[in-house]
Amino acid sequence: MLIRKPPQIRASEITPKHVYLNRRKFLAVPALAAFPGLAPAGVRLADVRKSPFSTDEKITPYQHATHYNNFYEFGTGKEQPAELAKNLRISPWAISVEGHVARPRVFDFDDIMKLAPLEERIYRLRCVEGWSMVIPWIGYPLNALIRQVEPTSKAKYVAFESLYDSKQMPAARWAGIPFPYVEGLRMDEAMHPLTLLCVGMYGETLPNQSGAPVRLVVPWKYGFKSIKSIVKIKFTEKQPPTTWSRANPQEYGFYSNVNPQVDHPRWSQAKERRLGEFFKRNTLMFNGYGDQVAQLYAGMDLRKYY
Ligand SMILES: Nc1nc2c(c(=O)[nH]1)N[C@H]1C(S)=C(S)[C@@H](COP(=O)(O)O)O[C@H]1N2
Ligand SMILES: [Mo]
Repeated sequence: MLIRKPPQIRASEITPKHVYLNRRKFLAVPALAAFPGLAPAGVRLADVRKSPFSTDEKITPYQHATHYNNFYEFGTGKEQPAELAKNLRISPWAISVEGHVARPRVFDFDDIMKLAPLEERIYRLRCVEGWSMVIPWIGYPLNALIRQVEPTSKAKYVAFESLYDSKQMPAARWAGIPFPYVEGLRMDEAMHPLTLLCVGMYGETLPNQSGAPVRLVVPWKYGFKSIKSIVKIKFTEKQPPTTWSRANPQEYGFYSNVNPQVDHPRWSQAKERRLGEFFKRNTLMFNGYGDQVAQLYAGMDLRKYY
C-alpha cells in the first residue's frame, strides 16, 4: 500500500509543498518493504478509496491541522506537539490486542496496513474546547480489526491505550493528567462503521503530532475520544476508565457525544469555531452524524450519560 511512484491525481490541487519534499525523501528510501513493521512518517499512501461517508465541507488547511494540536504527552500548548513529537520513534510499532477475544494478537504496522482497504474519510472533528476541523483522514473501520480477533460474548467494551514513554515525552510531567492516555468505547460504538482506525491524513501517513502511526477517529464524539499513537486495545466486560473522566469526572463522562444542548460546566457547547475561520457556527447534535449514530443511544438520558 505504500507506493514508490508519484501519485496520480489531486496532488497538485491539495498537496502542500512539504508533501512533494517528503515524497522525494521517500523515493530515496526504496527498501521500506524489506522492513516489515516499520511505520514511516510522511509517506504518500496509494490505493486509497474515497468513502461515501465523507462530508463535502471545506477541508481545514494542513498547516492548521498539524500545528494546532492536543497531544498532552508532548505538552499542553497547541503548537508544542508539532515541535516536541518530531523525534517520536514510531518504528517498529506494535499494537497488542487482548482481553475477551478468541484470538489475541500483536499487530505490527505492516499487519495494520494490510488488514483492510484504505479509505479517505473526510470527517468533521469537534474538540470539547470549542474548535473544530474537517480532515481527510485515511484508514478503515475499526470493526475490520475487531473481527480479526473474534471478541467473546464477555466483550462489552473496548479499552484503548496510547504509548507512554517519559523519556520521549518529558513535557508530559507538566500536563496535569494521568498517563498513559486511555480511552474507551462501548462495543457497538467500536463496531460502528463510522469509527475509524486511522493511519494517515491528507494523502500521507500520519505526522507524529497527529497521532502516528495509528490513532482512532470517532467523529460524533468530542475530539479527546480520538486517541492517538495506540499501543494496546483490550476487550473488557466492564466500562473502562478514560483519561479525561479520570482527571475530572464532574466535567467529562464516558460517552462524550457532541451535544450542543449539554453545556460543559464551565462553558457553552452550543457553538464552535472552525480552525482558520473567524465566525462561529452552531454545533450539531452528534456533530452532524445523528442520522447514523443516534440509534445507539435510544432511550438513554444524554444529560446523565454525557
Ligand atoms: N494520546 C493522546 N490522544 C489524544 C489527545 C492526547 O492528549 N493524547 N488529545 C485528544 C484531544 S483533546 C483532541 S481534540 C484530539 C486532537 O487531535 P488533533 O491534534 O489531530 O487535532 O486528539 C485527542 N487524542
Ligand atoms: Mo479536545
